Amino acid sequence: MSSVITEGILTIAMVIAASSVAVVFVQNAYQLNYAQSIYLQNTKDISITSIKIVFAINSSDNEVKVWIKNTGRYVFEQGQIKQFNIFFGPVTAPVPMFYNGSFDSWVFEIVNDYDEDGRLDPGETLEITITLNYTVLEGDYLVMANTHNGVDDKFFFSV
Ligand SMILES: [Ca+2]
Repeated sequence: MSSVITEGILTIAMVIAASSVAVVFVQNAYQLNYAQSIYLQNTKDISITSIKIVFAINSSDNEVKVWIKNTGRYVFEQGQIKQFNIFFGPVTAPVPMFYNGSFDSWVFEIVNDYDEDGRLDPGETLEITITLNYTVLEGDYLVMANTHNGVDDKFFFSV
């Protein structure tokens, strides 16, 4: 009789242990599936993201204008455009510009927002105005733009 009870207790313990393992397995499988779907979404976003710096010019002594075309299929929200990294400076020493600061900073405008939705759709162009705390002297300059998801382009110009 007591061995039947012992067997019963052991069986219950085994079932509980197996259930615990199953729960952990399901949780891990769920987390793996979640990580995979995030990875696939990121990969898809990057694969459809493309930008081209079409032109850059010094528009005044301490101001540079840069035009960036959305050449991919990704639609940029304004918040994502603010997350762009913009670098500018002499070819040998470009430095990061900061969004919406006082100097060595940049602001943007979507200059041909054809569908007027405030987003940078495929084919639309972004105009970036960089304000510097120095005068742009004669020389060779480099502008680099890097999107919020890490896609970049460079443009060289001379003053
Ligand atoms: Ca638009």
